[in-house]
Amino acid sequence: MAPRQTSSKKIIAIDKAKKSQKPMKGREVIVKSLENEGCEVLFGYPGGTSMEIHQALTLSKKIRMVLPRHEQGGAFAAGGYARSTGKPGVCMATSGPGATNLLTGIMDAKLDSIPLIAITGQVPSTVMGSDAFQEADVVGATFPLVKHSYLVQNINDIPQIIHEAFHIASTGRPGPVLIDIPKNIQQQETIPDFKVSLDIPGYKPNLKPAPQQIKKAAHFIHEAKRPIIYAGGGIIASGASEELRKFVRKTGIPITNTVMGLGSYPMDDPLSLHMLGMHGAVYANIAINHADLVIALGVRFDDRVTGKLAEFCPDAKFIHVDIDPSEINKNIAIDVPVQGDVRQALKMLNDIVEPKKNIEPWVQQVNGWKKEFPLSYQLEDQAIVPQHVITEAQKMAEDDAVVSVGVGQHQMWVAQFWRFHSPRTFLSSSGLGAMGFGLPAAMGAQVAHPDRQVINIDGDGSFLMNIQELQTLKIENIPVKNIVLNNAHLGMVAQWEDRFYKSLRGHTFIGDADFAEIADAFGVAGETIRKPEEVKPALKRMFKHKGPYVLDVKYPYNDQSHGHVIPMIPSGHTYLDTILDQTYNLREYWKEKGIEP
Ligand SMILES: Cc1ncc(C[n+]2csc(CCOP(=O)(O)OP(=O)(O)O)c2C)c(N)n1
Repeated sequence: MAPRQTSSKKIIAIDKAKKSQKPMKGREVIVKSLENEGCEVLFGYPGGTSMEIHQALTLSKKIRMVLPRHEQGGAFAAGGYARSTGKPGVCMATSGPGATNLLTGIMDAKLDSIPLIAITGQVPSTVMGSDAFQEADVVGATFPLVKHSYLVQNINDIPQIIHEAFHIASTGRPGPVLIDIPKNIQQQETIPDFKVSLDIPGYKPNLKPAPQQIKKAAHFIHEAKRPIIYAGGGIIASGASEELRKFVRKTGIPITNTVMGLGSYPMDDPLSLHMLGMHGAVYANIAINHADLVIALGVRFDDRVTGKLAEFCPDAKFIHVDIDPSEINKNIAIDVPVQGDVRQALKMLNDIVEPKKNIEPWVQQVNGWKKEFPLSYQLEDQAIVPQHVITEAQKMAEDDAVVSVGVGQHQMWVAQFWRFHSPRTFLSSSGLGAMGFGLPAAMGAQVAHPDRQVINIDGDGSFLMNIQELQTLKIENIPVKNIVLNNAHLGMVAQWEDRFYKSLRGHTFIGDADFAEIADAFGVAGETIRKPEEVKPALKRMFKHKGPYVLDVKYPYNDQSHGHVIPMIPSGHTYLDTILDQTYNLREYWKEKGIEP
């Protein structure tokens, strides 16, 4: 950064002001700077090189310190806080193993564009580079995982660095920022100057879309006969849900969401085609592949959405609005690139776009597909069906409940069957797909929203990966409700074994734990159920309970298609290869009916 110019008069004034102040330790400067940025909660696990900061945190009246029971839990909790509020989540760990335990949470925030501040203690700068006890080059290790990182080398830089970190994490395309602080700097004293400025060379994200591109986009929209909106996490990150609703209301164009975009548009609206992609709705995938115009808003053409890229949307032109210029033309050649904030772009579009009068036949066709290929499941007499648990839970849950998930079949069933209608209500490790996310993410969201219902719908494998956070729920009295869909298997991998490896089990049976008993050992209330008729009363008891809760839902892993997440487009294939059930894929189904794709 260029040195700041200070006049001699100003220097005398600053010196005078400094003389009247008391010196502060680095650790206090860190906490005060965090308070100045509006940090209200920090998820931190102490150790030799971060305990100084914990000492200072005990004196803070503004920051709640939540002690996770594993640093990964802390990083995911900070992510859950950020996902549910839009504000940067803050986590902290000691050097070495504490810092490396944060890595998965940092990467998760990077792939899903979540604002996260990760603070790590570092060995004293005097011994850095000597393989000192618990020394890890965390700046180096996280280099490809972060949006930006800092190694603090001077105590007087702390306020400026923390200010910049919050700014970088939460502006432009949000992401994780690491601040590594050697212990000796936390212990030094200075008379701090908390005046900060924002002049970061090379970082000036452009928010304003070019008006001529917006005009061009509007022209393409007016001309299109089979348009579709494909909206993702960018809508939620930029707070564009209202503008998106206006845009859909005004144009009448059908809309489908990515996993990250769920909640950006009400899924019970007739124009919602729900989720698209590998486990998305058949009608969403058919519709986008028959579109003549794809209006891509805050998405990144992820391979789980496109399948075989060369055959994705063969007849479509593309408008792509994204804050990150490197996303545009990355996977797909774009006809109308619009770089800028998607909320501003939609606002500008809403001013000039006209109601579409020529798409009635298209909307009718889309509705036909919606009727023909509904998302559905079969109930069973003897066994609990997980999709049914999800549907029943939503019926009983509060309207503004926040739902988090682990990774696997249960995650996709929640995405398919929970009807989200508000942004920041669905928390899913989507890009990284990190098991162990659900419980700590819910914990972070619940700390942010103490009066709302927060529900973690987890798989047994995923729940086990950060199960220690049950103790945090208990000790901190964080009333997260956990529904563990317990099939004693790593279900999603078993599903792939059934489909592509002749059901040979390659270490995907994990055993049947009793999660209610485990919860009890942590002092958390819980219940185990096995029979279909137990589902509703057990859910009722869970929602009535005031504190944290674990509902262990045992159901058999089922290797028939009704036990699989269906529909499914096998990786690298097109929508025509969608597995519809045990017998058919879409290509065969249409062939039999004499329908040309
Ligand atoms: C940390 C991590 N390790 C491995 C995987 C690979 N993986 C994806 S889904 C899955 C199975 C998840 O099992 P469970 O949580 O029980 O959920 P289910 O699929 O049974 O609903 C695995 C092992 C992963 N996504 N994350």
